[in-house]
Amino acid sequence: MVALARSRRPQNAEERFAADVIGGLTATPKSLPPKYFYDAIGSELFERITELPEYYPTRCEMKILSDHAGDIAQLIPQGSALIEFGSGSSKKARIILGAAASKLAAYVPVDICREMIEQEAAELRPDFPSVKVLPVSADITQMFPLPPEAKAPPLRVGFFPGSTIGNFEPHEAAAFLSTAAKLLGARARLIVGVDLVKATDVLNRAYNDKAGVTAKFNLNLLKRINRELGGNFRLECFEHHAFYNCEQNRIEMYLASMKRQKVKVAGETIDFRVGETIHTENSYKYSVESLAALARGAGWRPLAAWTDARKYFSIQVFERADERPLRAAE
Ligand code: AVJ
Repeated sequence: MVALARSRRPQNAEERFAADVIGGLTATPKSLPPKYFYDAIGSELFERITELPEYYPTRCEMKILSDHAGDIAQLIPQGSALIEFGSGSSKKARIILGAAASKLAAYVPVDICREMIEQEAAELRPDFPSVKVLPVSADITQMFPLPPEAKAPPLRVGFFPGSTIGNFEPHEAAAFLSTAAKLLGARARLIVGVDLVKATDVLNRAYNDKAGVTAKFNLNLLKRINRELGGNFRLECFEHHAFYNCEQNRIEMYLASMKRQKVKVAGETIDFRVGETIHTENSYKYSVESLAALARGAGWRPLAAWTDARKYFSIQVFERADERPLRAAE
């Protein structure tokens, strides 16, 4: 089935994965989409990353959310549905639910990892009995339908934490913000968590942890390809590389081939030169202003923004700019 990867349009998740992998590995330079990191093992490894001493984003974001939970709750209109894009473990949504449960009719965690969200939904329900928890398993980079019960409340609030927006190219981030504006509807609000530009050494350490968990997370992509697409990558022949590119404001992550080798994937043979890399992730860093500019261009108006004491991370709240403020000569 996967051998059809190149011959026609992919029909389901497995064929799309095969087509994306073959497309990426036969391109020059080679690349793989970072969304495929998150199988069950990858999602667990990412949870471990969030606990590493070097990986500051999650702790900073949790601190900002806790410190400003009351402020955030005030910006959530009564009876809203909270839609979280790329929810993972839902532990950030718990902070918002804790402060705004009485205002929220529904919570809709959307994630590519089905095992993860079903499990988390089951754990959330008893803690927030008044909120309907409606998990959706979808790829947030594609348009997806909201459950009818999430469309019933008068208003929707999007939640896009974790600096997941940093995985998109800036033009893709703008497209995502436009799609979110459409999906969430009139007068929607959007809460975005985004990692900020900072000293290069802090960034480099966050993606090159001493315990090697980030390397394991990166290499797990090859393990997943081996298992799901009949690949024969030898993990010991590839190496994790990550560094901050300060011209492009992004962390770049690669898997480098340590020798000349051939690898089979989904019936295709892929050649690697010594040192040849697979680009597996970009993680863009923004300023409060640069993200606000991107959001403005996508139909959102900034309402509030908070950072931690070191200004490492930010939480920014926007409102859909459908009712334009009155202007003098129009
Ligand atoms: C989940 C995309 C925010 O870019 O920091 C962590 C993923 N990659 N370590 C990030 C990641 C390597 C993470 N995001």
